[in-house]
Amino acid sequence: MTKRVSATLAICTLAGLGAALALFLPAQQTSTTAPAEPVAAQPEPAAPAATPAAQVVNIEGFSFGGATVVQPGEQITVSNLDGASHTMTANDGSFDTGLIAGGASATLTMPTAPGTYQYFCSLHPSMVSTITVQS
Ligand SMILES: [Cu+2]
Repeated sequence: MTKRVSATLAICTLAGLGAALALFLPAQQTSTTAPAEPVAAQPEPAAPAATPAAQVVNIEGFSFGGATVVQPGEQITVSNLDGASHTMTANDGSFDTGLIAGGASATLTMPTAPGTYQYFCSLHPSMVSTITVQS
């Protein structure tokens, strides 16, 4: 009985020692390798998503092109590449560039409410497209 207890104790002590060694050794290893490693080895990811260029809706050949998905409240550029004037006007009135002369561009603030917005040119109502607001 006592032998068995002491044997169990011995095993426990050994296991405890092993655990202590296992804890101690890796700690010692990291502390010795750490100074050898240059601190500058962690390059900061150079802000890829920091400031994306403004999205652009192009109007060319009496047709809308370019950006179709924008962030809520995002400011986009509407570029009129035609000679004729155009507008980018939401069917529900939530945005409107007003007249954009040929070769000119306008800044337009998108709605904050997510959804797909139909828009048209108020001068040429057959010019229609959609833009989706989503975060
Ligand atoms: Cu037009």
